[in-house]
Amino acid sequence: PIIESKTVSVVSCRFRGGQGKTGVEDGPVHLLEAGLIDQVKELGYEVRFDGHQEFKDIEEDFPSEQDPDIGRMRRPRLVSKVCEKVSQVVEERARAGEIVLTLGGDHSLGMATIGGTIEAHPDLCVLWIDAHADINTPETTDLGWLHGMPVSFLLGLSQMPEYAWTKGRLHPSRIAYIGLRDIEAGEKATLKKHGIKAFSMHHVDKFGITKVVEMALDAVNPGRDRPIHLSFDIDALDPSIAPSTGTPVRGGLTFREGRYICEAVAETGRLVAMDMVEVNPSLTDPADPISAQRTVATACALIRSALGENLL
Ligand code: 5AB
Ligand code: MN
Ligand code: MN
Ligand code: MN
Repeated sequence: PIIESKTVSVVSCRFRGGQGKTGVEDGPVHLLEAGLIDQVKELGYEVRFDGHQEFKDIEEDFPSEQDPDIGRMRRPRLVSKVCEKVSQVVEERARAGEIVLTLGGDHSLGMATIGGTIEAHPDLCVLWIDAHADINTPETTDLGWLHGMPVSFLLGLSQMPEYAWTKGRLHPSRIAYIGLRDIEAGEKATLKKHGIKAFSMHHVDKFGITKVVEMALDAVNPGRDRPIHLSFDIDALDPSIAPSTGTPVRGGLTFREGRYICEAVAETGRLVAMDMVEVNPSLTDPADPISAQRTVATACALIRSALGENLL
């Protein structure tokens, strides 16, 4: 088999508290309505989906007035509590040997999904596909939203009592980026300081996507034997292909480049978890009535690729 596990566990997280725009919580609903579960079954997998994750109690416990900023961080307690819950769900399913497919929701969830997966697979490596590095710390963040900070918590660079559950277990040598093109100065310094492998769109243009994926895997997974977590922010793709997202940046990956990354991961046979985040169907271009549909269809195609579609 291309991938060892035959069960894909869908963890739907209708969560938007890590950023400021309404609608990203509807991403999972649209992916499911587009037929994602049947598409995954069509590839030969069992699918486990027992409804959307419930965050109502947490949202009631931490309305904005009970969740004041910590330094610059916005909605810090809400994000922490939701992510702690999601990480437990992801860990449990990863321990059961299932491929965990988390649908977001915003990318603050990355601290939950990777934090959970690494408990089950300690030798985990991560490919983070994004226009952004999401490695701000509470000190370096400008806007204060947690969807720009999950990697700093995963690496243990950000620590505070409200986030005591985060273990910072991911070693900087075990994460590589592809698709970057909007990185802040503080983030750049952090990447440098920790020697983190990061392939920007410049590198994609220079070397081609085949070589870039090979170099990224060589860095984090030289023997191709480590389990892989693929964290895919839809804004890695060019806005012409995936326009419905909260922080689009021009000059992104093409549809094929995006799918190639996923196919190359599938080819290793080591995918254990994938995130598909930042799909916001409410952000549509009035001049382009099918922008949301195109974004959702693209997200589904990326997921199918990572699960082995098009590999013969
Ligand atoms: B996304 C920015 N670096 O920290 C920040 O979409 C953007 O999960 C973050 O990649 C983008 O706010 C977060 C300016
Ligand atoms: Mn992004
Ligand atoms: Mn992101
Ligand atoms: Mn974004």
